[in-house]
Amino acid sequence: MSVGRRRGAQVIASVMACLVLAGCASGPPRSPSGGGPTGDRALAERLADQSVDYLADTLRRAGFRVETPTVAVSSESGDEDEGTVGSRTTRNVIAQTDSGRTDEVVLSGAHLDSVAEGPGINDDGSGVAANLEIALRLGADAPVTNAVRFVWFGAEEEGLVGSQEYVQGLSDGQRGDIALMLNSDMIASPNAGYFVYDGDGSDPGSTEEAAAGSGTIERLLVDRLASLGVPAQPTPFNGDSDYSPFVDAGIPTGGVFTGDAPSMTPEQASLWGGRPGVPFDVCYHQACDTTSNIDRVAYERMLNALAYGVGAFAADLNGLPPRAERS
Ligand code: DTR
Ligand code: ZN
Ligand code: ZN
Repeated sequence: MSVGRRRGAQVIASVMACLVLAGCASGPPRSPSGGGPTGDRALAERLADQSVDYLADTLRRAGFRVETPTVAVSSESGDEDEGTVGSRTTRNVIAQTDSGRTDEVVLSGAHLDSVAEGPGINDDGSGVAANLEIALRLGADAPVTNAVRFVWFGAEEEGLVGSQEYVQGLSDGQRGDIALMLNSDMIASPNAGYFVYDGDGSDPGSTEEAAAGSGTIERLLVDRLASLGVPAQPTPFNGDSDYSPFVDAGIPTGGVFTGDAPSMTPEQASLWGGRPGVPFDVCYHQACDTTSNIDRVAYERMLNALAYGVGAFAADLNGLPPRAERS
């Protein structure tokens, strides 16, 4: 195993251990204050806070300036008997290189929350780890042409809350400064498919029309996977992940995905060497989405493609619409 591989494994292991074991934040666990959430909800909020703090500390130690803006999440309260509507908050984590043009930003995103049913290691600990690994390898002062912004969104599972708030909170000018968005949501499914988001609109399942330039992102990621010996298939833009607010905002968008609950077809199994008739992720949104629910080969391939995408677009827009052509 190379040093790079070993370090990659350490990063994914530490993020995942952090997410699963809640052992990543310093200091004693905080107990809920009077009138605050209790039981499972309090624990979930503490875990979420610790994940945010772990990411922010790790990125700050690597030299990044980090923001963790608070986002309001409205939801049914735990008090189901009364059927009241409660609200809570989550935090996005945002870190950007000090280097590169800040009006041609490459944004790489993943979601930091999981469903309540399980620890969410494939969904989306895998994307969280990939985003962190790429940030740490790139570094805060990387010699890039275009700045790279890494974002970990909160409350994706509750309706893309963190990403929607993030995009809505940008001014027109700030939105125009984002040259593209790359999304990593589920990139280590145990019966992995190799999907690249449908930037060119060729997939009949796409219900959202991706901005001009998204086809360029798709091609670059497909070509990179092909260079690793992996034939990719398109996956539609259909509002299912944090890419959606970016697509809606007309920002070129792309990313990779290894599949969730649907089963792999026999054709896909012979293409990728998986198990036909078995879900891509048999533990999708379940308690068994643990550190055992990871295909490390798939993770490394998808991480490779994403890292290549970030690096390529940070070096050169590769034909994506330049700032002057974006509103
Ligand atoms: N909504 C995601 C899972 C998901 C479903 N379809 C796609 C397509 C592309 C990325 C992710 C997904 C979740 O449960 O977080
Ligand atoms: Zn999910
Ligand atoms: Zn997800």
